Amino acid sequence: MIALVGIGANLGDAGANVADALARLETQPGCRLVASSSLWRTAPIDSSGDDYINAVALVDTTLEAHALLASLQAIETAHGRERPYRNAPRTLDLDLLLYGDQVIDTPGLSVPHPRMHERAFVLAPLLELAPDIAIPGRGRAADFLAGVADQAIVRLG
Ligand code: PH2
Ligand code: MG
Ligand code: MG
Repeated sequence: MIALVGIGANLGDAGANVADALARLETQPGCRLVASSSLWRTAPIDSSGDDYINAVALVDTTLEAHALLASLQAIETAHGRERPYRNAPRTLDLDLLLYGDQVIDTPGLSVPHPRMHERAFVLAPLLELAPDIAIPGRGRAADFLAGVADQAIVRLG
């Protein structure tokens, strides 16, 4: 299954944390990193603290969606991720954005990620990897870019 994973960090050495997350996705059992976007510097949205570093990874996985989520959370935990309050600054956040074209709605996991179409820090790196991709139930990801044009993001390469 092809999965798209959103990666973000704005505590510690955010760029290094995101780069390490990409490296760990490569070695995670049942996962193969197929492609990764550029790193992007992005202003916090509904969050606080320093600017974020964001990226999106395209992963080929044999894991079922909930198992993949657990694997992403293990990478967060390895980076000392704490959750003092909702959308607190974080060392590392990995979100399962898309899992093939499946729609999943369980207490611990909603796919597609419910806010991905409202966030430039997800859409811009996602569209680098998959310009024609559709968000199940919503439509083409590219069609949402105009709606997030006011969100400050810069591609770092
Ligand atoms: N993640 C959030 C909330 N706000 N803002 C930016 N710029 N980047 C993020 O990764 C991010 C955010 C919740 O996970
Ligand atoms: Mg998130
Ligand atoms: Mg998260």
